[in-house]
Amino acid sequence: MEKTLILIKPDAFGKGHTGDILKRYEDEGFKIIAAKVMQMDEKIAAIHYAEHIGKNFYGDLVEFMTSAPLMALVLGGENVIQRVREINGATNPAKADEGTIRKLYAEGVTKNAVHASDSPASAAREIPIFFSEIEQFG
Ligand code: IDP
Ligand code: MG
Repeated sequence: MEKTLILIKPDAFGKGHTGDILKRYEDEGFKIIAAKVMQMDEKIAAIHYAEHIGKNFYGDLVEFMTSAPLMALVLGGENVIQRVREINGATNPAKADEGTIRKLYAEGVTKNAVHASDSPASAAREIPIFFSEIEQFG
């Protein structure tokens, strides 16, 4: 089964949108294979967001992602990587399609509610940052 790494970011998690977001994914038929509430530290952020180190938004991104708890998830299902990217919407909520999670819940381009792996290679790299094999069921 294809798997993807989801983060319900501190903005959406803190505002109580987790249940609504999970319902969107479950309504698409995707399975929750792993889930936990955790708080990122700078070290985890640097590993997860390694591709963005040095970019002008990196400092704000890490400050936000480490600021409060979030929910990390592994979702599984057919074509889950691409489908969840579509359900989440564009990185910048101003450009996100109507009805997408980011259009509904994101505050801006940094505080944009959700993360999802962008490719099979990203999912394979990102999932083990947050979950061991024995924490995944599916
Ligand atoms: P993605 O989350 O849609 O895959 P990426 O380009 O991988 O987007 O960027 C990772 C995260 O960094 C974004 O979700 C957003 O929180 C933040 N980010 C990306 N681009 C910008 C920007 O131009 N300004 C501020 N924050 C940004
Ligand atoms: Mg990305």
